[in-house]
Amino acid sequence: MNDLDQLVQAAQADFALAEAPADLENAKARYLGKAGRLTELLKGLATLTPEEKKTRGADINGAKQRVEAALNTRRQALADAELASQLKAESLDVTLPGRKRGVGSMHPITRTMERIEAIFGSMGFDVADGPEIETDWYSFTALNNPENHPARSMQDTFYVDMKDAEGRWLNLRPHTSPMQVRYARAHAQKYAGQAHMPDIRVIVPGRTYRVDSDATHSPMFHQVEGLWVGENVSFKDLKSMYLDFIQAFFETTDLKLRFRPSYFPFTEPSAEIDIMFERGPLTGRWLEVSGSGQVHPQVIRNMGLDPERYIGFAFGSGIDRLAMLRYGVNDLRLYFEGDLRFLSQFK
Ligand code: 2U9
Repeated sequence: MNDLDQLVQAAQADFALAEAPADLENAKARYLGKAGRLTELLKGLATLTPEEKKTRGADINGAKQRVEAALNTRRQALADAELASQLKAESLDVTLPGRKRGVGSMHPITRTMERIEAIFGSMGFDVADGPEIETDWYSFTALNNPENHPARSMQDTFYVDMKDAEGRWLNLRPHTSPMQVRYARAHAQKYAGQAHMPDIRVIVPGRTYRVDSDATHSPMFHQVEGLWVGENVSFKDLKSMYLDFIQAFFETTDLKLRFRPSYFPFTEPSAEIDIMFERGPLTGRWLEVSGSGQVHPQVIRNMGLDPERYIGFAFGSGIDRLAMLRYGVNDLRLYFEGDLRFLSQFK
């Protein structure tokens, strides 16, 4: 093996040892660079005769081509290895399912509220909504609450650090009754002076606020109150209407309903409404679902109507409580904690 063969072998061995492109470039410089071994040999041609130059020059160029070929082979090998490692690192299993984008669902309280609105809508009730920050008059006085009534106290009601036109503190409405009064006053005004006023038939579902918090009470909760006032609306209308509602809501006629005498400043007589399921997990015990009563004459007056001519009833139910009964939820706080493990059951 002559000196050129040894040089080519040395270069091949050198290139094979290069683990990265930078190492390979350094090895290339040792042979093909300005100070490389092959470049030195080519410089040595100057001392030869023309005849010797021809032969030696051809041999050196042959060796140079073999070194360049080895260099390119190693370059390609390193590039392939780099690509292989990248592909391995970024390997994507295209058979994996796509990343799902979570699909939301309606909150159980919203579903319950819409269900209640649909049932009362089918019975000809209007659905109204109103301000959650209320004046003292609409929250308490218009509803025949005496000035010293405990419901007005800050132990029961949240107050806002602002006053209304009468200089009374604004409050977070403790029930949706104020909107019933607003609705009735607007209705009475609209038909004032006309021979006949269409009955007031309205429900007001919405957020209400009370100073209370435990497994069955939340400072913010949801109520639906109903009002039916006309020239001839009596307790029998309340009972038949509420029985129709509650049977549709729980999708069963296998339940009993009873009125239990009670007291509210805004209704007289007043009654709690209880139901008892004839079958199912809740059978056997009376469950309070609503308060109700014949609208107090003073409240009829506060609506701008004559209590000698107009009579009617009202009721108020906790939407969260109805949802708890319907879905079998035993802690009200679950509705408001945003835990998807709980909420995703209502998809
Ligand atoms: C007007 C006149 C009367 C609404 C009524 C109740 C009885 C009642 C509670 C039950 C559970 C609220 O969600 S709860 O805590 N409500 O017991 N509400 S009668 O009476 C009215 C409303 C508006 C103008």
